[in-house]
Amino acid sequence: MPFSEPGKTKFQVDLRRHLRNQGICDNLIHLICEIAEAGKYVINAVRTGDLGVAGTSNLYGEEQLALDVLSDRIIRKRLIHSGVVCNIASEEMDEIFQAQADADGLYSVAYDPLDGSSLVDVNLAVGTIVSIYEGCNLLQKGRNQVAALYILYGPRVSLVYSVGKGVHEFTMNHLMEYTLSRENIVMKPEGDMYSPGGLRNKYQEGTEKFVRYLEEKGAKLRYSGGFVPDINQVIMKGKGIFMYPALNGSPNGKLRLLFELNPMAFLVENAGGAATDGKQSILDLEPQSLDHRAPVYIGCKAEVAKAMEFVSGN
Ligand code: AFP
Repeated sequence: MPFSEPGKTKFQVDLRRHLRNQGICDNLIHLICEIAEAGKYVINAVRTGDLGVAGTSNLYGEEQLALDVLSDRIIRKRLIHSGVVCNIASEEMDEIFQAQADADGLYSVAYDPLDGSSLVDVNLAVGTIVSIYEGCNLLQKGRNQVAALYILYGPRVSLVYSVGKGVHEFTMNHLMEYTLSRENIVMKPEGDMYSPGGLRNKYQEGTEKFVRYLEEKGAKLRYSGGFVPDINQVIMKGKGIFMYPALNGSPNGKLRLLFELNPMAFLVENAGGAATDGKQSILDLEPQSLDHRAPVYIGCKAEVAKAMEFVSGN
Protein backbone atom coordinates (compact mmCIF):
# COMPACT_ATOMS: atom_id res chain seq x y z
CA MET A 1 0.00 0.00 0.00
CA PRO A 2 1.82 3.19 -1.14
CA PHE A 3 2.04 5.99 1.36
CA SER A 4 1.53 8.69 -1.23
CA GLU A 5 -1.49 8.35 -3.49
CA PRO A 6 -2.18 10.85 -6.29
CA GLY A 7 -4.20 13.75 -4.98
CA LYS A 8 -3.70 12.81 -1.35
CA THR A 9 -1.57 15.06 0.85
CA LYS A 10 1.62 13.28 1.85
CA PHE A 11 2.19 13.19 5.60
CA GLN A 12 5.80 13.02 6.79
CA VAL A 13 6.92 9.43 6.27
CA ASP A 14 10.32 8.67 7.71
CA LEU A 15 12.76 6.16 6.25
CA ARG A 16 12.36 3.47 8.93
CA ARG A 17 8.57 3.54 8.62
CA HIS A 18 8.76 3.27 4.84
CA LEU A 19 11.22 0.37 5.05
CA ARG A 20 8.90 -1.46 7.45
CA ASN A 21 6.24 -1.23 4.76
CA GLN A 22 8.49 -3.05 2.25
CA GLY A 23 8.11 -6.50 3.82
CA ILE A 24 11.84 -6.94 4.42
CA CYS A 25 13.58 -8.34 7.49
CA ASP A 26 14.50 -6.21 10.50
CA ASN A 27 18.25 -6.67 9.96
CA LEU A 28 18.04 -5.12 6.49
CA ILE A 29 15.90 -2.26 7.80
CA HIS A 30 18.45 -1.67 10.55
CA LEU A 31 21.36 -1.79 8.07
CA ILE A 32 19.82 0.74 5.65
CA CYS A 33 18.94 3.07 8.54
CA GLU A 34 22.52 2.84 9.87
CA ILE A 35 23.89 3.79 6.44
CA ALA A 36 21.43 6.69 6.27
CA GLU A 37 22.64 7.85 9.69
CA ALA A 38 26.27 7.69 8.52
CA GLY A 39 25.29 10.02 5.68
CA LYS A 40 24.61 12.75 8.22
CA TYR A 41 28.24 12.62 9.37
CA VAL A 42 29.53 12.43 5.81
CA ILE A 43 27.62 15.55 4.77
CA ASN A 44 29.04 17.34 7.81
CA ALA A 45 32.55 16.29 6.75
CA VAL A 46 31.90 17.42 3.16
CA ARG A 47 30.65 20.82 4.31
CA THR A 48 33.41 21.52 6.82
CA GLY A 49 36.19 19.00 6.31
CA ASP A 50 39.73 19.26 4.98
CA LEU A 51 39.88 19.45 1.17
CA GLY A 52 43.49 18.35 1.03
CA VAL A 53 45.08 15.06 0.04
CA ALA A 54 45.39 12.19 2.49
CA GLY A 55 48.88 11.24 1.34
CA THR A 56 47.69 7.74 0.40
CA SER A 57 46.30 6.10 -2.74
CA ASN A 58 43.51 3.61 -3.31
CA LEU A 59 43.28 0.23 -5.07
CA TYR A 60 43.30 2.00 -8.45
CA GLY A 61 46.41 4.02 -7.66
CA GLU A 62 44.30 7.18 -7.38
CA GLU A 63 45.45 9.75 -4.83
CA GLN A 64 43.01 9.73 -1.90
CA LEU A 65 41.63 12.95 -0.52
CA ALA A 66 41.29 13.41 3.20
CA LEU A 67 37.53 13.40 2.63
CA ASP A 68 37.70 10.01 0.89
CA VAL A 69 39.45 8.49 3.89
CA LEU A 70 37.23 10.23 6.46
CA SER A 71 33.97 9.32 4.67
CA ASP A 72 35.15 5.75 4.30
CA ARG A 73 35.97 5.53 8.00
CA ILE A 74 32.58 6.97 9.02
CA ILE A 75 30.63 4.45 6.95
CA ARG A 76 32.84 1.45 7.77
CA LYS A 77 32.52 2.08 11.54
CA ARG A 78 28.73 2.23 11.23
CA LEU A 79 28.64 -1.01 9.26
CA ILE A 80 30.92 -2.84 11.72
CA HIS A 81 28.90 -1.71 14.76
CA SER A 82 25.55 -2.43 13.08
CA GLY A 83 25.93 -6.08 14.09
CA VAL A 84 24.29 -7.29 10.85
CA VAL A 85 27.24 -7.10 8.43
CA CYS A 86 29.55 -9.94 7.47
CA ASN A 87 31.89 -8.61 4.75
CA ILE A 88 32.62 -5.05 3.68
CA ALA A 89 34.22 -3.79 0.46
CA SER A 90 34.94 -0.13 -0.12
CA GLU A 91 36.24 1.63 -3.20
CA GLU A 92 38.78 3.17 -0.80
CA MET A 93 40.01 -0.14 0.66
CA ASP A 94 42.41 -2.58 -1.04
CA GLU A 95 40.63 -5.72 0.11
CA ILE A 96 37.47 -7.10 1.66
CA PHE A 97 37.11 -6.50 5.43
CA GLN A 98 35.35 -9.16 7.53
CA ALA A 99 33.24 -7.43 10.16
CA GLN A 100 32.02 -10.73 11.62
CA ALA A 101 31.98 -14.44 10.78
CA ASP A 102 29.32 -15.84 8.48
CA ALA A 103 25.98 -16.44 10.17
CA ASP A 104 22.31 -16.42 9.23
CA GLY A 105 20.66 -13.04 8.74
CA LEU A 106 23.86 -11.16 7.87
CA TYR A 107 24.52 -8.94 4.87
CA SER A 108 27.57 -7.86 2.92
CA VAL A 109 28.07 -4.32 1.67
CA ALA A 110 30.06 -2.77 -1.18
CA TYR A 111 30.20 1.01 -1.15
CA ASP A 112 31.83 4.07 -2.62
CA PRO A 113 31.94 6.42 0.38
CA LEU A 114 32.30 9.68 -1.52
CA ASP A 115 32.00 9.29 -5.26
CA GLY A 116 33.12 12.38 -7.12
CA SER A 117 35.15 13.64 -4.15
CA SER A 118 37.41 15.62 -6.49
CA LEU A 119 34.38 17.85 -7.16
CA VAL A 120 33.99 19.01 -3.56
CA ASP A 121 36.66 21.71 -3.88
CA VAL A 122 34.65 23.31 -6.70
CA ASN A 123 31.43 22.90 -4.74
CA LEU A 124 29.69 20.45 -7.07
CA ALA A 125 27.40 17.66 -5.90
CA VAL A 126 28.85 14.33 -4.74
CA GLY A 127 27.42 11.15 -3.27
CA THR A 128 27.69 7.86 -1.40
CA ILE A 129 26.77 4.70 -3.33
CA VAL A 130 25.84 1.43 -1.55
CA SER A 131 25.21 -2.13 -2.75
CA ILE A 132 23.85 -4.81 -0.35
CA TYR A 133 23.86 -8.60 -0.68
CA GLU A 134 22.58 -11.35 1.62
CA GLY A 135 25.31 -13.49 3.17
CA CYS A 136 29.07 -13.09 2.80
CA ASN A 137 29.75 -13.23 -0.92
CA LEU A 138 30.40 -9.81 -2.45
CA LEU A 139 31.68 -11.11 -5.80
CA GLN A 140 28.29 -12.10 -7.15
CA LYS A 141 26.18 -10.74 -9.98
CA GLY A 142 24.47 -7.41 -9.35
CA ARG A 143 21.12 -9.05 -10.04
CA ASN A 144 21.51 -10.79 -6.66
CA GLN A 145 21.55 -7.51 -4.71
CA VAL A 146 18.82 -7.30 -2.08
CA ALA A 147 19.09 -3.52 -1.85
CA ALA A 148 20.91 -0.53 -3.30
CA LEU A 149 20.92 3.12 -2.38
CA TYR A 150 22.72 6.39 -2.85
CA ILE A 151 22.90 9.53 -0.77
CA LEU A 152 23.28 12.70 -2.85
CA TYR A 153 25.02 15.64 -1.19
CA GLY A 154 23.79 18.52 -3.30
CA PRO A 155 21.88 21.74 -2.60
CA ARG A 156 19.62 19.32 -0.70
CA VAL A 157 20.61 15.97 0.77
CA SER A 158 18.54 13.13 -0.67
CA LEU A 159 18.59 9.37 -0.22
CA VAL A 160 17.26 7.08 -2.95
CA TYR A 161 16.78 3.38 -2.25
CA SER A 162 15.24 0.22 -3.58
CA VAL A 163 14.83 -3.24 -2.07
CA GLY A 164 13.45 -4.49 -5.36
CA LYS A 165 9.96 -3.09 -4.79
CA GLY A 166 10.12 0.29 -6.47
CA VAL A 167 12.49 3.22 -6.12
CA HIS A 168 11.89 5.82 -3.42
CA GLU A 169 13.45 9.18 -2.60
CA PHE A 170 13.84 10.73 0.84
CA THR A 171 14.96 14.30 1.47
CA MET A 172 16.76 15.48 4.59
CA ASN A 173 14.78 18.16 6.45
CA HIS A 174 15.99 20.95 8.72
CA LEU A 175 16.19 18.48 11.60
CA MET A 176 18.43 16.19 9.46
CA GLU A 177 15.61 13.62 9.28
CA TYR A 178 14.94 11.79 6.01
CA THR A 179 11.30 12.18 4.93
CA LEU A 180 9.60 10.64 1.89
CA SER A 181 9.65 13.01 -1.10
CA ARG A 182 9.02 10.69 -4.08
CA GLU A 183 7.63 7.14 -4.01
CA ASN A 184 7.61 4.43 -6.70
CA ILE A 185 9.57 6.53 -9.20
CA VAL A 186 9.07 5.35 -12.79
CA MET A 187 11.19 6.44 -15.75
CA LYS A 188 9.78 7.24 -19.20
CA PRO A 189 10.51 4.73 -21.99
CA GLU A 190 12.71 7.29 -23.73
CA GLY A 191 14.04 10.80 -23.15
CA ASP A 192 15.94 13.71 -24.67
CA MET A 193 18.96 14.11 -22.39
CA TYR A 194 22.39 12.50 -22.44
CA SER A 195 25.29 12.49 -20.02
CA PRO A 196 28.47 11.48 -21.93
CA GLY A 197 31.48 10.63 -19.73
CA GLY A 198 35.05 10.24 -20.86
CA LEU A 199 37.04 12.08 -23.54
CA ARG A 200 35.07 12.40 -26.77
CA ASN A 201 38.24 12.06 -28.89
CA LYS A 202 38.76 8.61 -27.36
CA TYR A 203 35.28 7.32 -28.18
CA GLN A 204 35.12 4.15 -30.24
CA GLU A 205 33.23 4.27 -33.56
CA GLY A 206 29.93 2.82 -32.29
CA THR A 207 29.79 5.23 -29.35
CA GLU A 208 30.65 8.19 -31.57
CA LYS A 209 27.80 7.25 -33.93
CA PHE A 210 25.42 6.86 -30.98
CA VAL A 211 26.28 10.32 -29.64
CA ARG A 212 25.79 11.83 -33.12
CA TYR A 213 22.38 10.10 -33.25
CA LEU A 214 21.44 11.66 -29.90
CA GLU A 215 22.65 15.11 -31.01
CA GLU A 216 20.74 14.89 -34.31
CA LYS A 217 17.53 14.06 -32.44
CA GLY A 218 18.09 17.17 -30.30
CA ALA A 219 19.02 15.55 -27.00
CA LYS A 220 20.32 17.97 -24.37
CA LEU A 221 23.79 17.37 -22.88
CA ARG A 222 23.82 17.33 -19.08
CA TYR A 223 27.11 16.23 -17.42
CA SER A 224 28.49 17.25 -14.03
CA GLY A 225 31.34 14.75 -13.66
CA GLY A 226 29.64 13.27 -10.60
CA PHE A 227 28.10 9.84 -11.17
CA VAL A 228 25.55 10.23 -8.36
CA PRO A 229 24.09 13.62 -9.39
CA ASP A 230 24.20 12.66 -13.07
CA ILE A 231 22.33 9.39 -12.47
CA ASN A 232 19.95 11.12 -10.03
CA GLN A 233 19.06 13.60 -12.79
CA VAL A 234 18.20 10.72 -15.19
CA ILE A 235 16.08 8.95 -12.55
CA MET A 236 14.30 12.01 -11.14
CA LYS A 237 13.58 13.59 -14.54
CA GLY A 238 12.64 10.08 -15.64
CA LYS A 239 14.45 10.38 -18.94
CA GLY A 240 17.73 10.24 -20.79
CA ILE A 241 20.90 8.20 -20.66
CA PHE A 242 24.25 8.32 -18.85
CA MET A 243 27.26 6.71 -20.44
CA TYR A 244 30.86 6.10 -19.53
CA PRO A 245 31.85 4.03 -22.55
CA ALA A 246 34.78 1.90 -23.53
CA LEU A 247 37.46 4.32 -24.75
CA ASN A 248 40.40 3.81 -27.07
CA GLY A 249 43.09 2.87 -24.60
CA SER A 250 40.56 2.04 -21.83
CA PRO A 251 38.35 -0.78 -23.17
CA ASN A 252 36.63 -1.19 -19.78
CA GLY A 253 35.84 2.49 -19.34
CA LYS A 254 36.34 3.95 -15.86
CA LEU A 255 33.49 3.06 -13.53
CA ARG A 256 33.66 0.16 -11.06
CA LEU A 257 31.17 -2.68 -11.27
CA LEU A 258 30.85 -3.48 -7.56
CA PHE A 259 30.81 0.02 -6.12
CA GLU A 260 29.16 2.16 -8.82
CA LEU A 261 27.55 0.25 -11.69
CA ASN A 262 25.74 -2.59 -9.91
CA PRO A 263 23.93 -0.42 -7.34
CA MET A 264 22.95 2.21 -9.92
CA ALA A 265 21.84 -0.46 -12.41
CA PHE A 266 19.69 -2.07 -9.68
CA LEU A 267 18.03 1.28 -8.95
CA VAL A 268 17.53 2.25 -12.60
CA GLU A 269 16.09 -1.16 -13.53
CA ASN A 270 13.72 -0.97 -10.56
CA ALA A 271 12.60 2.42 -11.86
CA GLY A 272 11.79 0.88 -15.26
CA GLY A 273 15.06 1.72 -17.00
CA ALA A 274 17.98 -0.41 -18.20
CA ALA A 275 21.78 -0.62 -17.89
CA THR A 276 24.23 -2.35 -20.23
CA ASP A 277 27.95 -2.60 -20.88
CA GLY A 278 27.11 -2.47 -24.59
CA LYS A 279 26.60 -6.20 -24.89
CA GLN A 280 24.63 -7.42 -21.86
CA SER A 281 22.89 -6.15 -18.74
CA ILE A 282 25.23 -4.74 -16.14
CA LEU A 283 23.41 -6.82 -13.50
CA ASP A 284 24.33 -10.06 -15.29
CA LEU A 285 28.08 -9.38 -15.38
CA GLU A 286 30.10 -11.88 -13.33
CA PRO A 287 32.47 -9.76 -11.16
CA GLN A 288 36.08 -10.86 -11.77
CA SER A 289 37.68 -8.83 -8.96
CA LEU A 290 37.05 -5.96 -6.56
CA ASP A 291 38.40 -3.49 -9.11
CA HIS A 292 36.38 -4.85 -12.04
CA ARG A 293 35.53 -1.96 -14.34
CA ALA A 294 33.01 -1.98 -17.21
CA PRO A 295 31.68 0.37 -19.87
CA VAL A 296 28.16 1.57 -19.03
CA TYR A 297 25.10 2.92 -20.82
CA ILE A 298 22.32 3.43 -18.25
CA GLY A 299 18.93 5.15 -18.39
CA CYS A 300 15.71 4.89 -20.41
CA LYS A 301 15.10 1.54 -22.09
CA ALA A 302 14.84 2.98 -25.63
CA GLU A 303 18.15 4.86 -25.43
CA VAL A 304 19.95 1.91 -23.85
CA ALA A 305 18.65 -0.42 -26.58
CA LYS A 306 19.81 2.09 -29.23
CA ALA A 307 23.23 2.32 -27.60
CA MET A 308 23.56 -1.47 -27.79
CA GLU A 309 22.67 -1.36 -31.50
CA PHE A 310 25.35 1.20 -32.28
CA VAL A 311 28.02 -0.21 -29.97
CA SER A 312 27.58 -3.85 -30.98
CA GLY A 313 27.40 -2.78 -34.63
CA ASN A 314 24.20 -4.61 -35.48
P1 AFP B 1 36.27 10.79 -8.75
O1 AFP B 1 35.56 10.03 -7.67
O2 AFP B 1 37.69 10.43 -8.91
O3 AFP B 1 36.02 12.27 -8.67
O4 AFP B 1 35.60 10.33 -10.13
C1 AFP B 1 34.22 10.45 -10.23
C2 AFP B 1 33.78 9.38 -11.20
O5 AFP B 1 34.23 8.14 -10.76
C3 AFP B 1 32.27 9.38 -11.38
O6 AFP B 1 31.63 9.97 -10.29
C4 AFP B 1 32.05 10.20 -12.63
O7 AFP B 1 30.92 9.76 -13.37
C5 AFP B 1 33.34 9.97 -13.42
O8 AFP B 1 34.35 9.66 -12.48
C6 AFP B 1 33.73 11.22 -14.15
O9 AFP B 1 34.91 10.89 -14.86
P2 AFP B 1 35.54 11.97 -15.85
O10 AFP B 1 36.08 13.05 -14.94
O11 AFP B 1 36.59 11.21 -16.59
O12 AFP B 1 34.43 12.47 -16.74
